[in-house]
Amino acid sequence: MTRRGALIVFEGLDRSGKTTQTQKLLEFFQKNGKKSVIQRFPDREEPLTGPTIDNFLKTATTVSQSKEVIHLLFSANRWACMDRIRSQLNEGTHVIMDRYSFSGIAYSLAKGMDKAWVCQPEVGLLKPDLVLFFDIDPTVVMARNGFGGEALERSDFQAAVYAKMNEIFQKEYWKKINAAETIENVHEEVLSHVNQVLETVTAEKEFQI
Ligand code: T5A
Ligand code: NA
Repeated sequence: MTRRGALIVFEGLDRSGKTTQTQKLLEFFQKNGKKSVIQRFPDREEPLTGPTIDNFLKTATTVSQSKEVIHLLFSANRWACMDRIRSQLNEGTHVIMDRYSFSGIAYSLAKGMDKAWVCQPEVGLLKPDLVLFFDIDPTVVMARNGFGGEALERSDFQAAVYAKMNEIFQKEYWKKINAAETIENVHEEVLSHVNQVLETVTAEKEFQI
């Protein structure tokens, strides 16, 4: 029987280095002959919700939208991809996720929303085998190249998201990564956690936060 792939999630603030590192992990797996894919959330290519989310992220400073609707759109975006991701995992492909439910929850909590309410739409999504939290001081990421291009990239808001991510960081499958290190050192730290978890991958579980 094919051993299922691992579901590895990268979480953290805007510009904390997630996309850089998901790409490096993909290259590592490919070099070692392991089938693997990157799944970004929000998935702006997802036909039902992707274009609306993309538009929100590019324009939210000028248009006022319902926090509830935005929250549910991001969650629906994940649900719309679940069957495909489940199939990929079951056929033995590692799925590397660039953000997931924890961004959905932390960004909405930072807007002052109720915790039970924001967690509910995530219940039943696939449970990750590993969540790598890219821990970095919000003031450091704000100085990085490209910060500030999108609606949620404001310093006060990023500080609030950072506080909320730390608050929900409590499950045994969360690991902190020192994201202020060099790209190569961060990659090494990522690999050390990934290699440990690959040994322990078992059947998929329902999402629980
Ligand atoms: N959102 C998302 C919600 O509100 N709800 C949700 O449910 C979800 C899923 C879009 C926004 O949507 C919000 C969160 C976001 O605000 P996105 O499209 O994923 O999310 O955009 P970001 O995650 O913000 O992607 P970024 O590209 O901005 O950040 P990354 O991927 O963390 O950072 P990366 O790798 O692109 O690197 C940023 C810069 O830093 C450099 C890179 O070269 C690059 O220039 N860099 C480093 N510099 C120094 N040292 C290192 N170790 C470095 N690593 C990278
Ligand atoms: Na990114």
